[in-house]
Amino acid sequence: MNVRKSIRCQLILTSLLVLAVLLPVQAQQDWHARVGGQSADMSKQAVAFLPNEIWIHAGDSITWTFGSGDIHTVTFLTVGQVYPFDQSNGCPPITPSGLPFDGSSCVSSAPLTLGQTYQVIFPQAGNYEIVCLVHGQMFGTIHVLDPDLPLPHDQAFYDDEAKEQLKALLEDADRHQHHAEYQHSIGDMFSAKVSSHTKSVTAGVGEIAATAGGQQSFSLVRFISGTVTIHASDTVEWTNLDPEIGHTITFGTVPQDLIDPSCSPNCVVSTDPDGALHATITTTLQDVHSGLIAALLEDEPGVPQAPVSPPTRFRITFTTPGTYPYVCAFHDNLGMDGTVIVLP
Ligand SMILES: [Cu+2]
Repeated sequence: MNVRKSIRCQLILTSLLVLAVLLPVQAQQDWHARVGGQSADMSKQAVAFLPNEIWIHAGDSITWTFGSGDIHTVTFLTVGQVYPFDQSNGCPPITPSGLPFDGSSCVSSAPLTLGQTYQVIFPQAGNYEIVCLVHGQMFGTIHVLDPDLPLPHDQAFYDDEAKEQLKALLEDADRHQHHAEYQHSIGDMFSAKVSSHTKSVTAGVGEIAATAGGQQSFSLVRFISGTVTIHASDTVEWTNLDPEIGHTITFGTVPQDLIDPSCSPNCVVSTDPDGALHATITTTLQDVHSGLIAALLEDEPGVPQAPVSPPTRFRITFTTPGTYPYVCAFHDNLGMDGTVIVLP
């Protein structure tokens, strides 16, 4: 009798436990969104959460699927937390997929790429900012409402919105390519004032757009007219016109340190009077790396005035005829490369 009673008690307890576990699960919904998108040749990158504003219920989760060869993170920082410098180490650290975020401690994926996923559960009502640690101007908002409040949109709406935002960002690309060519010719004009023997290459172009939920950007991840023919002792100047993404100009072996300039053997990267970095290449055997070349960052209220940094231009003077291939060390995988052909 006692044994039977105890088995019955156990059964009841188990059933209650199963119910307790099952009930909230049934009430929850797992929403889907995308992170980043690209054109077939990977030259055009949508640097965006797609969509970047979603309304869900407390207890729901969102699973993000990464859609580009360029890396991004899904990160939720706590209010007051400083945006971390090291993008590879999470918020830090990297937290596993499927954890809850209620605003009390941060969660962050690693930098992820095409096809990978990351899930966050939102147990508590509130408005939370989603950020990418790789791209400072890529962010959005997740509105978590009490379960008894109606939601404005369903999953199908967000699927359509994600597609539309992706298309809108990538279609800007065509306009940008013309714009870039125009900029390129203007660049040549300005460079001509510096030296009649300077050729300009645009190292990336981009534009930031806003929604009510945050910001998204489009980036053309290419050296525009990146193959240039010059004569010995001429200079090539690379300029980054992308407000969001930094690039490098790298000849030869890619160094460990991608952020700082380097040159070897028997050469240095110096700074011109206007702040541009400048190296002289005398042989095709030299490894020359620009370091991070990026458009200047905006000034922010409450943040001390920064020096004019990082460098926005990189110049190389070529003294010896030959063929000099180069890449962007960050975006080589997306096909960002070019060649300098030096004639006698
Ligand atoms: Cu790049």
